[in-house]
Amino acid sequence: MSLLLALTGWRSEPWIARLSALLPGRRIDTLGTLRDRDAVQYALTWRHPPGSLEALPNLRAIFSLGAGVDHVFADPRLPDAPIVRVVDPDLTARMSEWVALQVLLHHRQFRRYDRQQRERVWDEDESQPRAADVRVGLLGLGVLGLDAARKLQTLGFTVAGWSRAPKQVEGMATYHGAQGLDAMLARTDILVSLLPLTPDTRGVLNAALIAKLPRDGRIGPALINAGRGGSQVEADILAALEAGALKGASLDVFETEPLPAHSPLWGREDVFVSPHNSAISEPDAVAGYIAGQILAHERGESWRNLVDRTRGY
Ligand code: NDP
Ligand code: OXD
Repeated sequence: MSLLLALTGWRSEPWIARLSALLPGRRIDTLGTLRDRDAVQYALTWRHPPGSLEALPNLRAIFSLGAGVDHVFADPRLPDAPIVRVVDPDLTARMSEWVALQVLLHHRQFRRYDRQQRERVWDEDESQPRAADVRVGLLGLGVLGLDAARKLQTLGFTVAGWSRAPKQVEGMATYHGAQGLDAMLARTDILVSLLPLTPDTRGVLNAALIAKLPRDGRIGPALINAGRGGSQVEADILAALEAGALKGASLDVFETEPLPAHSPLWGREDVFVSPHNSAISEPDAVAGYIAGQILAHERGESWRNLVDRTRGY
C-alpha cells in the first residue's frame, strides 16, 4: 500500500524523506515513479496536475499539503475522496508572525524610515499613534485569522474580524455576511485578508471594497493580503495607491504567481511584496501532521480538518 505525492513547484525529496521515516514500510511514489495505481491509499497534493488523481481505486483520502485547498478544487476531475487540509501550529505561528510584521510595518512607517536611512535623513514623525488607536480588520476569522487577531490584540491593536457565519470571540468585535463586511470596513485602518479562495471570495479585494475604508484614521488605510491572489484585483489596488485611497499594501499572494517581472507592484515603496511564503508548509511539521492523521485513521479515528466540498474551503 502506498502514498502518492503529486506536487507542482515543490520538491518531492524532503517529503519522501520525512514520510518514509514516519511511515516505515510504505512505498512513497511521485507521479513520475507511480506504476501500481491500485496500491495508492493516500494522495498528497500541492497543485497536482488536473486529472492526475483519477483512476486510484483504493484512494482513502486526499491531503492538501497547504492550509488552502483552492489548488485541489482547480482539478475538474477530482476523485470523490475525503479532502484533509493542514491545520498545524507551526504553519499558524508562521502566518501570525508575517501578519504582525506587516501590521507593524505600516503602523511604524517602516518603509519611510528605511528610505530615510538610505538617504541619511533624520526626520522624526512626532505623531506616532498608539497601537490602540489603530483599527485592524481581519477578513477571515478561521484558524489563521483568529490566531493573528489574538496576537495583534496582544500587541495592543484594536482588532475586529469578519467571517461567513456568525462567530462569538471573547473580547473581539465580530462581523459576518455582506452587511457585516461594510460595518467592519467602516472601522478599519489596516485590513488583513486571510480568506480562502472560493467563488464567493474571488476578486473581493477590489475598488468598491477599498472605497469603504475610512480615510480619517491615524494611519492607513492599508491592505494586507496573505490569503490568495485570486481574491485581489491588482489594477484596483494600484489605482487606489495612486489616488491615495490606500496608503500602503503588503502582498504575499498574487493574481499570477510568480509575480511577473513587469508588474508595477515590484517597484513601489508603498507596497511590500513577499513570494507567497508568509507561512510555508515546513516538511517536518506537516509530514508529522499527515502521518499522525493516517495512523489515527487506521486505528479507527475520524479524519480531522476535513474540507467541506460545498463551501470550497
Ligand atoms: P479556515 O478555513 O480556518 O478559515 C477561513 C475563514 O474565512 C473562516 O473564518 C471563514 O468563515 C472565512 N470565509 C470563507 N469564505 C468566506 C466568505 N465568503 N465570507 C466571509 N468569510 C469567509 O482557513 P485558514 O484560516 O486555515 O486559512 C485561510 C487561508 O489562508 C487558506 O485558505 C489559504 O488560502 C491561505 N493561506 C496562505 C498561506 C500563504 O503562505 N500565503 C499559507 C496558508 C494559508 P467561517 O468561519 O464562517 O467559516
Ligand atoms: C497554503 C499556502 O495554503 O502555503 O498553505 O498557501
